[in-house]
Amino acid sequence: MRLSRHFLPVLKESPSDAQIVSHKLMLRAGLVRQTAAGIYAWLPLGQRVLRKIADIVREEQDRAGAIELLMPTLQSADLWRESGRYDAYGPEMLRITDRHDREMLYGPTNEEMITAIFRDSARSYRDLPRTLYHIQWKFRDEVRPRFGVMRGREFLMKDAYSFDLDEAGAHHSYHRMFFAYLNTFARMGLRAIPMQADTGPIGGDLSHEFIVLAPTGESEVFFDKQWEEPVSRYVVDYDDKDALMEGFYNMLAPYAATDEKRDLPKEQKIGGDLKQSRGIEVGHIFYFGEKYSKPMNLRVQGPDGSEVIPHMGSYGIGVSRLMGAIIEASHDDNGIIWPDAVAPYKVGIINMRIDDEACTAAADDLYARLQKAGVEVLYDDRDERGGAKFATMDLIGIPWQIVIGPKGIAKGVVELKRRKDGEKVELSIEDALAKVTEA
Ligand code: 5CA
Repeated sequence: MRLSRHFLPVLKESPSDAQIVSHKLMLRAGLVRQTAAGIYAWLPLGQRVLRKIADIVREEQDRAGAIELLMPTLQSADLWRESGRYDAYGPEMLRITDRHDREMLYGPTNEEMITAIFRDSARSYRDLPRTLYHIQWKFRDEVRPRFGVMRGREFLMKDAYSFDLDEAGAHHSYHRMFFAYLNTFARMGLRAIPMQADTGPIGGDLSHEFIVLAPTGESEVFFDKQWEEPVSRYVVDYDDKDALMEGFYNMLAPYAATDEKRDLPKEQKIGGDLKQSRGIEVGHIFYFGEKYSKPMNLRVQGPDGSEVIPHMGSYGIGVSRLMGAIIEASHDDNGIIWPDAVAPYKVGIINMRIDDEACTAAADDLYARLQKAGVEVLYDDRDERGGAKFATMDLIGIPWQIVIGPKGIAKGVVELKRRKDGEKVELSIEDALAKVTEA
């Protein structure tokens, strides 16, 4: 994409209404604009990153055996009366009336709807186990929307729902999602620590939050220092029940907990291996057995012909919140440092002198060849000073930047810069092309 034809409204000044660095940078880099309290429009650059985050979430859900569908944002109140949650949910639920005076709501989550959908077609134990998920907008009328997309009112969530024949099966589904989550966050360069958690309005008795450490996070957390080691992916066989369970128990530092549920053994003191920090909740998983299946009358025929009430769990990831969390974890004074996996463009080309024929010919040619090679490239061909172009590329966090200037071109070289560490090398155009294409 040529920057001269793009819609990329970057701001020079830090907006005064933003308190935390990710919110400031999201506004400055032209990723989002607030349209009402806690509601955001995703500008072209933000939309690209959001899609990449969602794609990683989707790939890891699919890998763990979950099946994608798409449910609507609007739901009927009657559905929520079946589970008994309609009155209990409170003012966070946005309630709407249609022209026929029917009570509707903008979904804050989908336990009721998925239970009704599954109930309509599941008949026997052969229809289990299943985990279904979607990636869809949610609305929660938060009292205090803040920190930009971190705590919005409208936000994008991946929510998955598992149906199993019994508790042991449901635990297996839970363990699958547990590892799928660790792998999802690792692919985004995030170390997310799983912590025992309260279940809140979702209910149930087994629950973990996934917390990314950040000084600006909303929760106070305690964790073993092993969790500070660099991120890694977990090679797991999602179908191997016993291995997954063993991995799950080995992994959990028993005293990792959020402040609401501080079940720390007395001998564990802050200092030593136990650390205290703040963190951002990017995911939350729940096992709640028959909490929805029983009142909503979901029944299947078991292997012995008897009626079985399926055991359920639900599993959420804050897809839009993740963008804020990634920026909190990866930025410097000049702007965002996107991990390659979620960067809006992989390569940026800076043409230092658009009025110089040799520079422009070389930049146009490199741009065409990168596009042909299928590399996502942003070409700064604007009539601007070099300094402004460098600042924009760094602000919006493009991982690889190729600078083309008259002196270099006279010698047949360009400069390749890595955003992550600022490392610069002079290379021939051929070598620069090969390097970014391989990376
Ligand atoms: N039904 C369950 C799991 S599908 C559920 O709703 N869980 S949740 O309430 O914990 O939300 C799942 C994830 O959505 C959270 O971990 C968080 O990352 C994200 N989330 C929740 N509220 C907001 C919000 N107001 N703004 C942005 N993200 C949010």
